[in-house]
Amino acid sequence: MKTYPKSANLFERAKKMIPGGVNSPVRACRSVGTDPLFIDKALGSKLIDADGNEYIDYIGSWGPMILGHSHPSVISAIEQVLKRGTSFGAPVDLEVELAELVLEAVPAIDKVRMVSSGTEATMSAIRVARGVTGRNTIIKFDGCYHGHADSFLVSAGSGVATLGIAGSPGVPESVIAHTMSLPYNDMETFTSVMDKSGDSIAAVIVEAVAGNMGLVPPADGFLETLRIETSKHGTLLIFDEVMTGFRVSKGGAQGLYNIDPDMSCFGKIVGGGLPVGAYGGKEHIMSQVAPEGPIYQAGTLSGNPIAMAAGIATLKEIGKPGFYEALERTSARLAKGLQQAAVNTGTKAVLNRVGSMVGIFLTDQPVGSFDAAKTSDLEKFASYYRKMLDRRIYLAPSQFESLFVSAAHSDRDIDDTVAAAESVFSELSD
Ligand code: KE4
Repeated sequence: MKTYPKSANLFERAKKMIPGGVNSPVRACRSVGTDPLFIDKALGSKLIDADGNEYIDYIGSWGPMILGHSHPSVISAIEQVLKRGTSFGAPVDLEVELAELVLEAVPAIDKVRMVSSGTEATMSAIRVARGVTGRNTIIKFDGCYHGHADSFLVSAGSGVATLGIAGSPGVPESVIAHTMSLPYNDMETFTSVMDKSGDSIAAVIVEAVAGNMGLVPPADGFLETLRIETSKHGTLLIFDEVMTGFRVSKGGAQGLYNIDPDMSCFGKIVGGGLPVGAYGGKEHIMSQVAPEGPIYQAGTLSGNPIAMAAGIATLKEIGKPGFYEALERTSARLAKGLQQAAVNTGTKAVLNRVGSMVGIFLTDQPVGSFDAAKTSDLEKFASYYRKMLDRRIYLAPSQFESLFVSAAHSDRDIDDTVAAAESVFSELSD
């Protein structure tokens, strides 16, 4: 097992002052039995840790780095704005420009509000939906993660699933009483719940492509069913596109599957790696948001000029001809190569992919739900993670996360990753 002395020293210091030594739980790598590496810098598809080791990065800051790290357009956009200052607490031209780029990419949105994280976006969208409908209950789906607002911490995916916490201490029962969590891709259960209670449901919020239980695509007809049933009952359909937005297509999952949600939430890519979230929707809904309407939501650093500049530069790059076609080709090569590596070594592994989001489950059954995802061999996944890290492949430290391919990943990166996986799988199968 390789050693990482500088990361180890930093981690010891961090643990004295920061809970678990990290500023977000999943980064602690607890479910894969290692200590986290501290990253010194990143360029393109590579990360370099505090000890100078270089890795091929498939986390991409958990989604934002679709261009690859330190893209010249993003860096120069940030440098240009820095000359003007860092934060004004007042409207700035860059907010208008990013809003225009979001509305152009996502036709279902008439108006958008910038915030500073995906959690702020989804939390605000739920409040708006409750305010507009006058209803309290929301529906989410098992294995989907929508950030850490109280209403969502019910059998969530991502860190909560990895930590095995169904909900979390500190979340009042009175709040959770208004959240129903149903099986993802289970159209029958959803339809029967809507038949019974639809008229009292404020909103259904969904990851149209689930990326927080590992990668689970929507079953045929699932998203259409959500749209039909919510329309029937005056329930708002909210697409949480924090991960899928500008990722699975320029128009996100709603563009890929041609669904017209009432509201959409964004994060990650929309800020190009800086703290930006956004929520938007139809005019009659968003006009209810303060100060235009009565539903309150605010933020000191919302629309921060530097963050806006990074988002604008990123959305301009992904808007260039051929961007997604090239990303699709690289992502398909990775998924195909990993699948072949599993076959060559007799490893039980299921590969799911939507665009440049890839999920590998160490199980022998199709994975179309959170329950199916949980049949994966978590112990084996932890070994796979550690051995891939030893081979300088930097994966998400949890079975319940997705891999992200960027425009910076080269054919050589993919070939090296597949070769590493085949070598790890054969070691694990011995
Ligand atoms: P943030 O508050 O972390 O910016 O966004 C919350 C969020 C909302 N919706 C979806 C679909 C998300 O995937 C996320 C955050 N994703 C996780 C990774 N699975 C962030 C990583 C972390 O928690 O450190």
